[in-house]
Parts: sequence; C-alpha cells; structure tokens
Amino acid sequence: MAALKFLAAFSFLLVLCNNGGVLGSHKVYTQYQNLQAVKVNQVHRTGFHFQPPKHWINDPNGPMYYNGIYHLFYQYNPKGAVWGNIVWAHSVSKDLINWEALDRAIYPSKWFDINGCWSGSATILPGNKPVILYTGIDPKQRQIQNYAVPKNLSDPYLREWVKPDDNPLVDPDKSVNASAFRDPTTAWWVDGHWRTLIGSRRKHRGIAYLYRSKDFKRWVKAKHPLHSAAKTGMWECPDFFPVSLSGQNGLDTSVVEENIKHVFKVSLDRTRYEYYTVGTYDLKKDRYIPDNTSVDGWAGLRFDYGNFYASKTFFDPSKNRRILWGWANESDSVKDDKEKGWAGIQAIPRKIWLDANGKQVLQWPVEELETLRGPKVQLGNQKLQKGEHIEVKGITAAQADVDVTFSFPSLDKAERFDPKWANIDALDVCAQKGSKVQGGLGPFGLLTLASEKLEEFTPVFFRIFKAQTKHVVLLCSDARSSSLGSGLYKPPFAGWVDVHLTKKKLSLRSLIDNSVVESFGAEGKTVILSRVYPTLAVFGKAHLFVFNNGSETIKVENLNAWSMKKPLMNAPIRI
Ligand code: DQQ
Repeated sequence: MAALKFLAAFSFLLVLCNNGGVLGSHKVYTQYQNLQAVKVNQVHRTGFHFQPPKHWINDPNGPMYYNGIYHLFYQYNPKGAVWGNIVWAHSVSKDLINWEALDRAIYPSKWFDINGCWSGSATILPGNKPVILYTGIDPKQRQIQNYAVPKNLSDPYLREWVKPDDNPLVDPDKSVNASAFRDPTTAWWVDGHWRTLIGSRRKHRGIAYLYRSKDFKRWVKAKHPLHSAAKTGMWECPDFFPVSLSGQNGLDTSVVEENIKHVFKVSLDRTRYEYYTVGTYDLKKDRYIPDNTSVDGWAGLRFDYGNFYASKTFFDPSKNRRILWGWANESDSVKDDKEKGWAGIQAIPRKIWLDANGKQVLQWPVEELETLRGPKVQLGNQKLQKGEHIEVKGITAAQADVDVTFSFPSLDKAERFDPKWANIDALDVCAQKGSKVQGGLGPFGLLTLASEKLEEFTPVFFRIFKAQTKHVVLLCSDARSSSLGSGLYKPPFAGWVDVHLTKKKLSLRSLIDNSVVESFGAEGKTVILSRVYPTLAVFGKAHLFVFNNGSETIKVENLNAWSMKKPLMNAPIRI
C-alpha cells in the first residue's frame, strides 16, 4: 500500500518534472538554438510521419483545405535543432500524406511580431478568403494577436503572406496577463459576429478568453471567457469545435444547430498534456458547459495518452470530415537532438468524430495513409498460449501499419481491479502491470520495434480487469524496454478504454515508424503515441511479434500488417 502510494506519487512527479516527455517549447538553449545541423542522423528519422529535412519543429499551425490543397504551417527553427528563432514553416499537399515544402510563410519582420511568430489558426472568410490569426511577440515581450492574409489569392499554393500594418488586432488589456495570452483559434461565425478564443491564465486558473468581431478587424473582449477552470494553469492552444451527434461526418467550425455537441480542448503548459471535454455551447450566454460525464482538468479525457501536444483540428469540406493534427516531440535529450540535427514530428493526421456514446471522441488515421501500404502479411485464427510470442514475418517491421483483432473465450480470468486505481493515472497502473507481469486476461498485444532476442521492444497491449460492476480495459504503450540507449525518457504511457466486451474481442492498430509507435485501441477509443529509440531494432533488424502473457488463451482472430512506403516528405516544391 505504502509502496503503491510512493509509486503513484513518484510517477506523477516524473510526469511533472519530465513534462510528460515533451520538452518545454519555450525553454531557450542559447548555446544550441543557432547551431545549423552539419549532418542529419537518419537512424531514427521517420519514414511516413510529417517532418522537415532538418531542425526543430513544434506546434501544427493554421491547418486548412483551400481550393484543392491542404496547407500545414508549423512552428519551426530554421537555424537549429532546439526551440528558438520560431517562424511559421509552410507545406502543401493534395492528400495529407505527400508533402512539398514552401518558403516560410510568417516570420518576425514587423514591430508587432519582432520577437516571435507563435501559434495560431486559419479561418476561411466569406468569398473564399483565408486569413491567419497568430500570436506575435512585440518589443516589450507582450503576446499580441495579429493577422496575415495571402498576397496573391490566385497562387494555388498561397506562398506569400502579408501582415498588414493595422496589426495587432488584439492587444492584452489591463486585466490580461500579457505574457500568457496566445494561440488564437479558428474563428466561428454566429449571430452576426465572428468569435475567437485566446488561451491564457489568471494566477492558476486556465482561461479561454472570448473575443468578438463584426468585420474580423475590430475585436472586443466578451465580458466572460468562453470557459475557464481552476488550478489548471496556462491554457495553450485551445481548440473548440462542433461534432455531430450521429455518424462520422465533421462540421464546419461555425455550425451551431440542434443535434450537435461541442468539444473543447486545451494544452496544459504545466503538465505538457492536453485534455478535452464534450459539452454544450450555450449561445445565449456565449459560454461552454462541459457535460457531467466529462471531467474538466488534469484527470480529463485526452486525445492521446502519449507524446502529443499543441494539437489543432480543421474541417475538411472535400471529405466532410474534421481532422486532428498534433505535435510529438522527442523523448531523447536536447544534446541528442543537437547531434542528430532534428527534433519533433507531427502525428499522422487523424479523422476525429463523436463516439455514439456521446461521451468521448474517436480517432482514426486518415484513409489516405493506406495508399502507402506495400507488401502485406496476414495471420488468422492463431492461438496464443500463456507466455507465448509469435513473430509476424515478411514485412519491414521498422516501418509498418498493423491492424489486429484479438479474441478470448471468456472474461473469467480477468484480474481484480484495485479500487485505488480509479484515482490514479492509467500510466501508474501500467507501471505496475507491464507486459512482463503475468496476468489473467492479458497482457496481450504487439511487441513492436523488437530486437530478435528481445533485448529491446515496445509492447502495446491490453489488460482486462474485473471491477465490482464491470470490466475495465487498460491500453499500454510501454517504452521502458524500448532501448538499450541511455538518457532517454521511457514512460509506460497508458489510457483506459471505455469499451463493451460483449463480443469478447479487442482491436488494435499500430503505426510503427522507426522512432514512433502510434496506436489506436478499440477502433480509435484510446490512442497512444510513443517516441522510442532502439539501438538494435533498427531498419532491417526490427521485428514484430504478437504476444500473450496472461493465463487465458488469446486468439489472433485476424492480423493484417503492411510494410509502409515513404511518401514525398517535404522536398522543396518544384514549380
Ligand atoms: N508553442 C508556441 C506557443 C504555444 C506553445 C510557441 C505550445 O504559441 O503556446 O512555439 O507548444
């Protein structure tokens, strides 16, 4: 009991100290930030995740679909592999998978952003006119909100962006903390006004300030924030969007009608984790009220229970879907980043929609990812006895897409759920009940990025517990055995999976990509992204296994695994 408490407290402390594996984006390493990469180490670079050829990246900015082209801007250091000198880099794509790099779009050049061009969002105004809202850092280091527009709307790639001289649009008034006032959202239009949110804090209270404008030029702060919560600290990168109560279609950000809910997400600077709630947008009061099934604060739901931060969604009208982008930082050291010449990737863009239970969102890699699938292997009807692991041979296990359904004959052997676990982070339970600890129903799942003799591996697995009135499912992506390397952050990331087990089946899809394992449990109910740095299990020496370490026999009902090809990844645009 005392040991359990210590473990829980210790791992919470670890989360706080380590910032959840995500290094503080504003930490300045003066000695490194202007060090051009001399060579770029390829070993852990990803094959199909978004990344530029070199240097540091963080938050996705202003994603949008405009005249047949997807745009992704992102925070980028053109001069080094750590945070600093931040500009908005710009890439374009026709399929969200193959990307071409353009020149930086927004960079410090005027008094209102001379000390930095930080995160923001895109809105498409009537007449099909895109506009970007972003945070500029002014000469007094104040965070102010600016806008930028394309120089030439007939350029299909919107290469050049102009920052008009009537910036800033929003100055922090006296009641606002000017050093914590940033990351404007995509604006939405209701009842004759545009609205946008700006993340902030007042002492320890996280705040999403609401601003309104009739013409997108003159913005007035609303009397009340759209939402706030005590003791959550600075709210970075807020996101607020409607979701349909039925089906998977996305909605334009301005849709307010019957039969919808709203999702509100914030990135918590204190923990470097995000959380979201599902709730109601009260138009009369212009306020957001989370449902009583959604916890507002540290213990809330997360889009991703792993390394995923500063996320942002956008509505894609070409396929009527809402898409989520999120940044996954490195889990190695700043010195490692400097040496490898690069840091940070974007997670695979995910379609996001409301679960039929109305209580959480579901996420799934965009369907276009499947165009990268190469040679495939399949396993079916394969029994896994206690302690057994079977290799999935015939694919490039370092770069693969694996989709598997496991089944089990009964739930009888599920281990007892310790009621104390209800109040601790799932990560702490995974820390105690990892893949190596024999269980009843589970652990079973995949051993990804594994060396032949299992000196290194990242297990992604389920464990099923029996609580008093129901079964409880845990999904873990445990980096503790992922590498023989030192100085790495290797957390046992985990999340609970709110799923019915009536069919006695659980599915898992893992996108394995050299230094990333991005896993979708139970058709996108619980998602976990881990960054890992194997030393043996690299390139052709990486292996993939299915395993079971529970006393109940598990069946691999069906497993499909594909080697993944490399897309075009940020080569400079040819035209
Ligand atoms: N990163 C940006 C900020 C944002 C933070 C600066 C989140 O605008 O709050 O690079 O990672």
